[in-house]
Amino acid sequence: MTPAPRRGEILYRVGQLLQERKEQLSQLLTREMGKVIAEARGDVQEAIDMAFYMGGEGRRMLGYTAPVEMPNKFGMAVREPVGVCAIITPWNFPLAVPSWKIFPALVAGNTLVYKPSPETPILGIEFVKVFEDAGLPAGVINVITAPGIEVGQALVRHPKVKAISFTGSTKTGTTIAAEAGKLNKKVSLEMGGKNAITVLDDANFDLAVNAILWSAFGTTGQRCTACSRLIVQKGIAPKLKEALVERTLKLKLGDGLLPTTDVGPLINKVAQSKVHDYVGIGQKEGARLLVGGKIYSDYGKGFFYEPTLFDNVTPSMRIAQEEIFGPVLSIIEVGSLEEAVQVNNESAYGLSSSIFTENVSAAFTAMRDLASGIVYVNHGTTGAEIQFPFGGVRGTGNGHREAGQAALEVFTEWKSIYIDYSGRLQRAQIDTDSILGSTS
Ligand code: UN1
Repeated sequence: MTPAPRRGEILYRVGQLLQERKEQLSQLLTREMGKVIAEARGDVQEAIDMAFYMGGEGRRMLGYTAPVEMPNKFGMAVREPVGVCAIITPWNFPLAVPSWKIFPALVAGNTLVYKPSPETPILGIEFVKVFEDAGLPAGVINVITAPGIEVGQALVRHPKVKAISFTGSTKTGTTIAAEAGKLNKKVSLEMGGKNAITVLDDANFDLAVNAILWSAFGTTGQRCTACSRLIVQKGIAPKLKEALVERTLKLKLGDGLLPTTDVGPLINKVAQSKVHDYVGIGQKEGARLLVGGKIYSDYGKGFFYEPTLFDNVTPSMRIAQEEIFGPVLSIIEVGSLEEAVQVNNESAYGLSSSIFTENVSAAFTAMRDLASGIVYVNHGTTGAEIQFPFGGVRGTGNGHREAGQAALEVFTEWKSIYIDYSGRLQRAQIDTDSILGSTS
């Protein structure tokens, strides 16, 4: 098997090629899935960062030794590859998310079958070409583009596939987990969020406004980390709502390739209808539409939707509980930090939470009490960096994390090795000298 440092070097070359092709891949990314060009570049950049980070694991991949109980005995734990991995990814981050899975899988010594989203097959293939050009031996990475669930199901069920890493909908993720559970396979799931930003009365106002708009309407709200609930303390609420409405109305929808565009289209017609249905649901539930709420057709083509703000939202409304995956922000007013934390945590998901406050006690309380895999202070809910674990609690995941050191967990098995060089039988946990009834 190719030694891990050599595997890491291939990932460095992948990183370099991605850098060289960054603009070309970014343009393709915008054309294939619609996010604005600055964000497409960010998507590619995240894959570049991950390539170099995981390339470094080729010379790290830390196991450990620990003291053992007996003299002249040595113990260590090392990581080994699991075998063939199935990588199933969504369209919203067609390079970043696959890179979180593919790079650790490869540096750990696995081979893999990669199934990109049927919405972004071209990027899937272009990504795999980068590995080929970087000198990855044939057969180590394999790509299948296909619609529907059949291919995914075949991958999950195949006896040679030992681990599955999936990002996508809760419905598909839990189906995969059930199948994989029956077959005793490792499975890592990332299934979205209903992320909230809390703004306390003492927050840095302009910073909070900018962060809310970016987190809620960046990527047209189509991030697992997007902010779809704004929990605002009553004192600052009127001013904040006014500023958000004013700024939302100024957002420019259109072609993501134009640098002047703020918000691109949704991925497809189904997504557009889903967002519009939720707007209807919100209105029926008694929320007040402050701005947006309509399909945007001025551009002529593309599945655009007006960035939308609701207020008078209560925590139990469907628009405050269900993942909409579009540019819809629900504003919930609260009296205190305690209430904000409670509203934040009463969600089926638990990916990313954020708080804006200048008060250090409130910030530390929030860091401790906000129950999600990621917490931000004075920063929106999006923009996780690849050197830290990414994932969430409750319905967001199944206990695994991507990126950071944690990424290696699903793609490796631990092997504990004991070497006894005493030349005599030493028995762990046994406190008598007799061996199987006789005396030694
Ligand atoms: C996703 O939406 O699935 O933290 C990934 C962020 C990005 C990744 C989002 N770095 O918003």
